[in-house]
Amino acid sequence: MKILIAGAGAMGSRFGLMLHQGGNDVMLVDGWQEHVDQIKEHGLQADYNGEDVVVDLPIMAQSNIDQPFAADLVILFTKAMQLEGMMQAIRPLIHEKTNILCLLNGIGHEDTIEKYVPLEQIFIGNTMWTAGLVGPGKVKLFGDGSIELQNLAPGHETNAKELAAALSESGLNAKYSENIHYSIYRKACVNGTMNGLCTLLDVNMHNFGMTSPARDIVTAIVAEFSAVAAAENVQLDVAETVGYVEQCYPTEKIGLHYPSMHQDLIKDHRLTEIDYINGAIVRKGEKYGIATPYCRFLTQLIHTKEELLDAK
Ligand code: NAD
Ligand code: AOT
Repeated sequence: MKILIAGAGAMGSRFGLMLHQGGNDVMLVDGWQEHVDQIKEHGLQADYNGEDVVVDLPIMAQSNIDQPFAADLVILFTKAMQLEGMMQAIRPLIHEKTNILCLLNGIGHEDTIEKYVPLEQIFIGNTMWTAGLVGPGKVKLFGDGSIELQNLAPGHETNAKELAAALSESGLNAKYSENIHYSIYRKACVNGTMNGLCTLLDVNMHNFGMTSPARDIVTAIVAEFSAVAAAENVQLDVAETVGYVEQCYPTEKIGLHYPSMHQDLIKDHRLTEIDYINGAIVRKGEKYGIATPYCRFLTQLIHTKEELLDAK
């Protein structure tokens, strides 16, 4: 399959590497020129489960889409605020049979994608894989993960199942979801708790989870997500979802992972996706008349930290 990875940072590099190793024809597109130059010159360098791996993957700069590549599948892996720009840039590579898969964290990205591609070609989902960028051209990848995805347009279930099967052939462990909006909200609860809190407290998920107030804080935030989700006919069980978040704590699972927001803000002084996670819950709460004080405070604190660190 010809697969375009649109946004080849930490996660895009992981997926590019695994899909290439699985025998697919992979092309990367990225907006960070230094990263693009490094990959062009030295290949993608990865610490892959403790082993040094170099993969020679073709890459185009987002500002200079200069090679023809008729993608069967586009996997979107920008940060949320970069999605619109990426959709505009890759337009020439999308044809009427190109499937578009969005696995970004956060809620409501389909509204952006629908502006560029018919609903029938769009698949949305979420992933429990993780990845870290060490520097331009270099990633660190460890642990296991999974993907859940579903078609947006009714009647395209078979395509979604085939897409999941094709990704699984490269070891990505993808499953078709009957209710992807539930899965997305449930994963958003992981990001809505772990990302902002671990960033502000400068800890990994294990260290946060071992503190005595952790359960109360997580429960309060999940309750806000659950109330907003219910207004959109998505039923989240608060206790079950808190348990799901807490599965992130053990070090033998992914407890040692620093959420991507921590990588962005604390390590690299970059702006965060908070407005697409907790901020999205605040906006939806306003729309539905639901109070979301924890999400509002967390969003404000992250924006405060962004300003203090002069994040760009
Ligand atoms: P990323 O920040 O690594 O990459 C996104 C884009 O930002 C890429 O184009 C990358 O080149 C660019 N970029 C990264 N560092 C930069 C720097 N220092 N200067 C300039 N540009 C830079 O993003 P990601 O972690 O791959 O996340 C992509 C999506 O997947 C997000 O929605 C994220 O929330 C989600 N996600 C991430 C993880 C994870 O473990 N990283 C896990 C699950 C989901
Ligand atoms: C994560 N991390 O989604 C992934 O870092 O943004 C992130 C992220 C899988 C399970 C738990 C956390």
